[in-house]
Amino acid sequence: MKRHTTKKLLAGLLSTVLLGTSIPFAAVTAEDTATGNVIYSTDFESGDILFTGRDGIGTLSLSTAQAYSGSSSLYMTDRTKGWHGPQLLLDDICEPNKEYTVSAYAMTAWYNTIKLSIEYTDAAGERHYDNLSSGVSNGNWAEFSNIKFSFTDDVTNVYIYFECNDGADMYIDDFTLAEAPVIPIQEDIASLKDVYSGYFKIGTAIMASNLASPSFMDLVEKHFNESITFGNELKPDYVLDQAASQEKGNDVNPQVNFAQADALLKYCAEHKIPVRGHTLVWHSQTPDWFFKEGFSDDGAWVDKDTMLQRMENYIKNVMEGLATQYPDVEFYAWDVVNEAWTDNGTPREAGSSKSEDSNSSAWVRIFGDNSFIEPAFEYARKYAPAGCKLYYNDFNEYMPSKTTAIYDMAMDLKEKGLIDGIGMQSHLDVGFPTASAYRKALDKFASTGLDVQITELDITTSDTSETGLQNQAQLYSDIFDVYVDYADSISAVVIWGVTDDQSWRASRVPLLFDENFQAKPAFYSVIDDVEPKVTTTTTTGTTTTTTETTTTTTTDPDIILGDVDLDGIVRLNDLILLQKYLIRKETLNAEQGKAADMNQDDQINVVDIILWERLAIFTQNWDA
Ligand code: 9MR
Repeated sequence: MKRHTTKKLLAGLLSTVLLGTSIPFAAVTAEDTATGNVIYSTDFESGDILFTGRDGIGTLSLSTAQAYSGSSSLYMTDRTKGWHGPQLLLDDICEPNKEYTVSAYAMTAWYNTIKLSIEYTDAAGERHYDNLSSGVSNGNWAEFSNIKFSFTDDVTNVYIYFECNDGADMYIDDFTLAEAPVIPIQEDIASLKDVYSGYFKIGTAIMASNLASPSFMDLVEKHFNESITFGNELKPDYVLDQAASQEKGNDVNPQVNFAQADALLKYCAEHKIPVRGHTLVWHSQTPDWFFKEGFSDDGAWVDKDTMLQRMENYIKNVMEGLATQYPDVEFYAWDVVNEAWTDNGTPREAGSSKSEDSNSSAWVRIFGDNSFIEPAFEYARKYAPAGCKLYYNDFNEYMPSKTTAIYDMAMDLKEKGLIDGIGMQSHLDVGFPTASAYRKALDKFASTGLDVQITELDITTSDTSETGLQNQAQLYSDIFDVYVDYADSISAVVIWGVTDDQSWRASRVPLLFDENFQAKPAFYSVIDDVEPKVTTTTTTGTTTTTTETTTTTTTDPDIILGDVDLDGIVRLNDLILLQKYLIRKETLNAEQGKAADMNQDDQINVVDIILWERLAIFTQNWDA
């Protein structure tokens, strides 16, 4: 069980150790966060303007009417649409697969949201636009500070650009493009997945752009490499190929390609990380043409029979395409249907996936209700690789009517042998829901006898002060307590991202690591007080027994783990010796080192102190 009884004592121990050593929990200094090598910088005081208007539209000049620094800035006028704006071509300035930052100030005279985005053209000639950050201006300068981006080597015409809601004139000043500084991750903190080893897998969601950040990927490997979900790259709008569908889809066979998921798929194959497929049937991020005659943007909506054929072929093409093109990637789970129920426990409104009515569903438009869910699971069952578990996935799953709707649907699908589990997305906020409301929903889902996965956990806080981050840490800790209580029903806990700045809810810092790759209070609260559990498999004759125990031995049978002074008893003296070693007041010989290395990772650090505490308490071996 995750327990809290030792928290005060641990805090004391940690501060003792921290005062004496700089090994763990090193704070990131201002120098670390500083801009890396500058590639291009301009204060728009004079000289050539390298920016151009997007698609050749708009007029650019240097203006003294406004300036963030000096006496002039870049001025763009003659905009008539939101997407018109100043752009800078990066192809000859930046290298692919490398991380950069951009900083700048932008202003409009009246209230406007200014967006900083990146555009690129893929190998098939399709243009893509990814928003990187946004700021609000109302006659003042909106700041864009060290916004990260990268692009892969299979794209061209890469532009960084600014845009804003209407045809307003726009000013830009103090623009700097730099290589992202490489800040090492903390090697001396416990690994999240190791702390929960024996309870459930720990995973995360990553996007292709994250692959260019070595520190980001180091965090993935250290803490989360038991399950990876792709943030976007396996969603229908990334996978569906409209041109190929029109050309050879015969109106019922949607064509797919995995170009945008390719880099992530190769990463997971190479690092042998199991993948949660996300997602097959969803009202969102699924283009309307998928539901229209001729796979055409302006075709009529197709009938139910056609859509059933399209659904089957889509699922078949995705499953078979992945299996043949990426045979080394293990898809251990798929979200077959995503977000089909409203918070009131009813199907969504019939509609379209277009952003103006993004809550409505083209699936419901064609089927009239949620009767598309069952065939989706039937087809997924038919084509999924052996051993791959199938999930229904949703958010706000703790809203009572929604809990009931999901429960009823899951029980029905379970009876038919079509579903393996329920995915609780778990996009939470410090203000809502409480851990006990959340526990209720988990309890109900666990009572189905199906597996439960926590698929997209993040917890936002609008208060980013120290107190706000402590409150966030508390809810994270409470929620993980619930997971530990239900560990028998939960096979994986997936956090929706790694560092705050890369989150879909970046401004409300919802994750366990900050933008400098450093662990936040939430991280420490989650690893604190977890009783270590190991699963051992013993084979006697033909019988295999799997047991879960707390860990008490080292790899060397003569050494008692925690008995740092090697006197045969684990007691407070051992902890004191371990502390003194860390503040460099004592030395340890090789055998003592083995006994002190509580997590057997060949390093002695503050994590071993935490584990020593747990061992002493949980094995009642405390002989003070
Ligand atoms: O994290 C994803 C973000 O990058 C996309 O912009 C967004 C668009 O819908 O989707 C996010 O992921 C969603 C997930 O697929 C389903 N549950 C809600 C997630 C957050 O919106």
